[in-house]
Amino acid sequence: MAVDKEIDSSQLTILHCDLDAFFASVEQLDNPLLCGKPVVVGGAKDARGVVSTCSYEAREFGIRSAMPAAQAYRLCPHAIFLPVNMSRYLELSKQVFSILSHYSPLMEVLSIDEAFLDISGCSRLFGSPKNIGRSIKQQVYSELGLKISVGISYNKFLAKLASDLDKPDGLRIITREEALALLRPLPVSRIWGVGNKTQQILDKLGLKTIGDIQDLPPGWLEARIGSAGRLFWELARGIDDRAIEADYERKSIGREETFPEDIKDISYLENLIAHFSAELGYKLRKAELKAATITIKLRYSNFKTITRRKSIPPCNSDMIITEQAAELLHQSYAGHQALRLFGLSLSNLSPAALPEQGTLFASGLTAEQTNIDQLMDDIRERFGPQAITRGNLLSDNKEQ
Ligand code: TTP
Ligand code: MG
Repeated sequence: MAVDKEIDSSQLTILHCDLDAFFASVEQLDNPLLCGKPVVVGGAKDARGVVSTCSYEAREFGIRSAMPAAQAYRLCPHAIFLPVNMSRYLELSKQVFSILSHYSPLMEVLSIDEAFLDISGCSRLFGSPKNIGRSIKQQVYSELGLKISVGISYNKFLAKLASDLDKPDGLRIITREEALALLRPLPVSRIWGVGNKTQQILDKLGLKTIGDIQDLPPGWLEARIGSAGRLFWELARGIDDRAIEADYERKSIGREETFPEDIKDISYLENLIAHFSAELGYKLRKAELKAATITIKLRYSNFKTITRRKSIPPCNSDMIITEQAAELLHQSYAGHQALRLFGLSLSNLSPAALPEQGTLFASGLTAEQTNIDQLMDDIRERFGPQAITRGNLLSDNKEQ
């Protein structure tokens, strides 16, 4: 589109992707004889199952997701009915998300075939928002053979709506300037979160289009249907302040061990910390993440459990995690009471910056320590995760 130059790209920070007719497209990909034909994935045509999804060719006959399979059969007797092959769809879903995550580490997966990306700050690497959308579509199609629709806007609701408006194989932008007018004629069911039930409630209030909601005075809908009313009124006006909740932000990784017999041996715990740190550090580096919070968990023989945590500059070095966790242990445990369990977890995860010399040294890590981590990772890659752990970091050092 020639309008590219006129769009203020700085506001278009949210991108939503959704694969087209996902399960059915995978079936067509795996069996090219099905291409161009009505394919229905879900319950067998003569059984009581429901349709999971169907190809766009089948949609021309009126078949839809969640429709009884028998009804789908009546609508299109010559459609090809296939069972759900979930492991295959999950395999491809993972590959799609892997491609998407290269465009922005701020990715929020919403379902098996859709995700948001926060693309603010990605233009230096990948060009304008529209170019990012184009590249994603091209890469998913050339590497996996699947079509994906992309929507781009200044918030989550409108990006999700945009990806749906141009389906299949869509690439649609909704700018701030056009949002209100674009939303106005759409049915209320297009508002994210308005399902069948809510639609009926809104219908009874005389609200059929998004425009009907736009014209309400503030507080009117909230007074009638509660806090959701406020959200729907805002969405109708193109207001949605919800941030992308990147998957890594919600995650933590950890290891814990219940001892065969209760222990009080601090050097044993130090060794355990070194083993756990090596394992967790490896996981972080594989996922290209760093952790900024370290938590240890102590469960005493009477089952009383305490956790102690500390913040650290984001890191994924075995050595630093070991040292920090050991410090926490020394602050919170003097070896008086027997323990039945010890755990170590890392949270507050964020993407690992590309290793620039400056930041490495600023984080207190020497080049040698970084190289050791990398060397150990290489060995684990070749011989498996159990091949090596730097188990003697603490107790052996003390004996030297
Ligand atoms: P959707 O993205 O909703 O549907 P879709 O990808 O098949 O088609 P579209 O082009 O409109 O995006 O859902 C993704 C997959 O989730 C879909 O392929 C099958 C599954 N699914 C169900 O199993 N049951 C359902 O009711 C829906 C809506 C989806
Ligand atoms: Mg889809």
